[in-house]
Amino acid sequence: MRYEFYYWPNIQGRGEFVRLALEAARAEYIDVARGDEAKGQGVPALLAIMNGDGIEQPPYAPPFLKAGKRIVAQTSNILLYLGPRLDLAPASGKARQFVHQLQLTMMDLVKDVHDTHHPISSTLYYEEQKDAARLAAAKFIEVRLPKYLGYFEKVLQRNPASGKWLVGTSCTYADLSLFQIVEGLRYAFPNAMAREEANYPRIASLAAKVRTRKSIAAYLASPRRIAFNEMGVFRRYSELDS
Ligand SMILES: N[C@@H](CCC(=O)N[C@@H](CS)C(=O)NCC(=O)O)C(=O)O
Repeated sequence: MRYEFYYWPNIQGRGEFVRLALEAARAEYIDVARGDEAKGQGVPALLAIMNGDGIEQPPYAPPFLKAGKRIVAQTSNILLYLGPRLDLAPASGKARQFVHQLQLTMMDLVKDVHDTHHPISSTLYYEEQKDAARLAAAKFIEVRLPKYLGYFEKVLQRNPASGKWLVGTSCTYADLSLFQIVEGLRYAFPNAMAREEANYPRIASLAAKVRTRKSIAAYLASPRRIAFNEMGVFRRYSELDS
């Protein structure tokens, strides 16, 4: 299967969780919106699907994935679809559902991170909501960040199979996503993370293990990996990092 992946071309954003799964499995895929408009790719190709012209089940927003004639949207839903196909999900239904549950929880965290710089509305510029952003970020760092990281640390600790991966004995897409979250938090909140991270040794070791997997290390060193920047979900604004 040659997948067509659709996401905004200049940011990691939510699309990065899908890119990491495709890359970890060395799946064959095209990152369509980063492709050549002259060849029918680029952002116009993404917008055409978003507009839903002639599409029976149109997506609301990127990321989305085209697999043959099928179009799958919503980050967690895309990973639910790809997981077993890329050998990044457990075999048992119960374990697979827990991986999905963890992914949904991570996407809640991502929304909380987004709301640190856009607490009022994503239709306003950051500069128009800076005061609210300071308060949102302070509360995120003080309350939400330790709550989420504490939860994932506990899941790792309670995994009877290994304690190294979130579920079972091998790496799933949820582990890849937790790696991405750690990377993003380190980028956006370097001071807060420098203080907090020592409390979550299992998460830190999981992130290090994902980072050094051959396929992931190759991807991270390649031009396919977009650098973090102030247009994505994880943004570095020093005034928001206590
Ligand atoms: N819950 C969705 C959120 C999708 C989403 O918010 N996509 C953003 C980019 S990360 C977007 O382009 N949204 C356009 C919009 O909401 O109008 C997911 O996880 O995929």
